[in-house]
Amino acid sequence: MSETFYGSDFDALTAFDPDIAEVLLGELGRLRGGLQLIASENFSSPEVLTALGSTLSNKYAEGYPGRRYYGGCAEVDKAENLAIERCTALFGAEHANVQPLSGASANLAVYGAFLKPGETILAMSLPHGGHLTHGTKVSFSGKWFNAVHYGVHAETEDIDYDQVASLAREHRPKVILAGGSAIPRLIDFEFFRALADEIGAIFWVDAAHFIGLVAGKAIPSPVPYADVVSFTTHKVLRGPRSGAIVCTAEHAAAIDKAVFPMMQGGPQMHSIAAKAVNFKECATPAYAAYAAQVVANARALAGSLGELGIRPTTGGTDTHLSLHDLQGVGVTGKDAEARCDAAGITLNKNAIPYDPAPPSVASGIRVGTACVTTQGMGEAEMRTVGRLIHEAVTTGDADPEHEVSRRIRAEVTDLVGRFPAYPR
Ligand code: DSN
Repeated sequence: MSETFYGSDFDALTAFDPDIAEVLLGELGRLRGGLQLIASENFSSPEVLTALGSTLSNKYAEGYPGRRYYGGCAEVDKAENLAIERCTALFGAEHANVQPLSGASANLAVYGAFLKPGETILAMSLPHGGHLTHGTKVSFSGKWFNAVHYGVHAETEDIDYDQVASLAREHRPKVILAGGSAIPRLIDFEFFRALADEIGAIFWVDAAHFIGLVAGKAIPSPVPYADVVSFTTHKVLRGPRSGAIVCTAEHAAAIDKAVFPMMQGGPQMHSIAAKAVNFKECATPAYAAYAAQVVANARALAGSLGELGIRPTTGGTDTHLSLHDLQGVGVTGKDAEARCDAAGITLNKNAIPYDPAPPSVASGIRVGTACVTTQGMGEAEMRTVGRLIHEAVTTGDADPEHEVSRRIRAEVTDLVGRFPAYPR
């Protein structure tokens, strides 16, 4: 540890609290020891983790740089200004707010900026790939706002743009929202912009899942089309667990007031510093190459599973994730998740469009390639991963001691040993 930096002192933690030190090591061991295919996770860099584990965590700094409600903010102001400058440059945005604590709190602020309770939003339904905060009844978004939902077309399994247009014309929502947590295909931002203009709505994109691919220029950006784009910083983007919002200059004041003081108190300055580090990482050629490889790997993994009879919805993917229908192999999402877990493969069960099973069981799995690509795996390895998932799903068992679980786990151990996460 550098003599001048006071944080991330693992030896001191181990001496004081060996129980928690053991948890931290155990989680690192879990990350290193298995295949991490949750589409919303990644391995942020030691540099990002260092900023997170710093004394900036101590500082209260309500307000914005140069306009704080506490003294002593000179250093954290520098961090927030750097994060804002790097974020706007990275996305070509007119304004950035880097204070949201998470994707859900970024979304809460967007509601606060543009909608009053009871007003209408048009968004993608959760069972078709949307998100809890896009107007589901169990979330503030569905309790406080009138959410109208569009879905995917039964045949293409891609967004039903005709339905979006007819619902928009019928309900005249104040805000139209695009984005979600299980959308494998590109979204037609130009279509949404034109529709929003036609009915005089705000066009909001929740880019949490794919913003990293936008940062790496692997897919088109929503920023030139949307009034506001909210996102998380820890998925493909590979930053700290947090959120952010970019918007046009016209909406800058409304967004800033909605983040603070409407929805949040003190910003987490250690996390903002870590976001600044992450935005700098994302501007490098190495990150652009990473983002392109994430997509190539997702296509290879979706293709491999499809060839083995685990069908990708929409026929494949353009992004970092694919959604797979298990009905052809006669296994539920719940069982598939448990069997993969026992074999050292971490993924999640997921509803597929028009799923006959309840969400707690589900007929699908969702897989993403952000983590394995960070480990340096390529398309050849994705074919191996596809084979291992197929074996675990169709012949495996939820018992980690089962012979099939052990055999697949041995192959997983060999594979991740050749592409270590957080190399020693
Ligand atoms: N929980 C995240 C995901 O897995 O997609 C979304 O919030």
